[in-house]
Amino acid sequence: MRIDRHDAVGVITLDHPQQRNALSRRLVDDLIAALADFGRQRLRVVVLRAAAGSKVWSAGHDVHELPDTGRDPLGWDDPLRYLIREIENFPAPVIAMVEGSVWGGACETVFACDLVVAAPNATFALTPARLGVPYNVSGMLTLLNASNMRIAKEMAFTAKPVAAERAERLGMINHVVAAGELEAFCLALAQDIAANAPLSISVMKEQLRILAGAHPMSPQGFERIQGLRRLVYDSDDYREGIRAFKEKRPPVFRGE
Ligand code: YXS
Repeated sequence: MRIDRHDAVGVITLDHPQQRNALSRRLVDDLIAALADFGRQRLRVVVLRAAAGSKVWSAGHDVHELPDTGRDPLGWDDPLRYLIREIENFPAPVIAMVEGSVWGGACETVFACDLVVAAPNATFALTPARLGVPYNVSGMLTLLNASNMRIAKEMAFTAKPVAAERAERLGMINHVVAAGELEAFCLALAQDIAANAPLSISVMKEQLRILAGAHPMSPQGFERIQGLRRLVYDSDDYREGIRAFKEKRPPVFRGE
């Protein structure tokens, strides 16, 4: 991972192509440390990107770090959950600059950013159904807030990638920009934001975060969801999804 600074704009570049920028605990710890450092420097915008020309922006949660059955794979302390909260709570806008394919938890990471600017080759795929993973409530809300119920269901149920052009047309991302102009476009957008009042922007970001999360859910409703999720991460299908990934073969799900 690389860290750069352009005046009041910080840039974090994912650069672990061997594992397709999988969001391992180590990579997430480095990301969170970089955000904290940018916060201490009171930077006014952060751009989160992959190395130029990346075919994969990020392959999502590190599958090798998904727990065996019997433990929630996306619990509060999971690295991915930490990363999402750090982005949402960062006191300045975070711009996701996307080239290449985005998978699973990385898709949620991009959608948790405040703005998304993508190259035409970018795609976004939500993959729990491909692995047999029970996504978690706040993750589903991130997806719902980034799209709408129909699109959220299509992405969650098919696990198929959505192309940048369609994502822009659906309002899921802000801009599609030619790969050769993407970096300049994002830095110019960041400088525009950095020239405005940071306190005003910070409080509007926090208001929108609180409003986006203001969905009433009864304690019984939450407990029911957690019980259903446990049935999934305790299932043979959950084990099969992870095993199939590691064995580099298509999974065979039996619904048990
Ligand atoms: O076999 P080696 O050691 O060379 O490593 C391979 C892959 O195992 C590794 N890799 C990953 N390692 C851990 N976690 C991952 N998510 C992951 N993805 C890839 O990177 C090396 C190169 O992979 P390879 O040969 O497949 O590269 P490719 O260029 O042919 O294909 C790139 C991808 C991204 C299309 C392909 O690697 C892929 O489909 N990866 C899995 C994408 C995915 O399903 N991600 C979801 C992860 S689970 C998650 O995010 C949430 C829990 S959930 O599922 O709920 O959304």
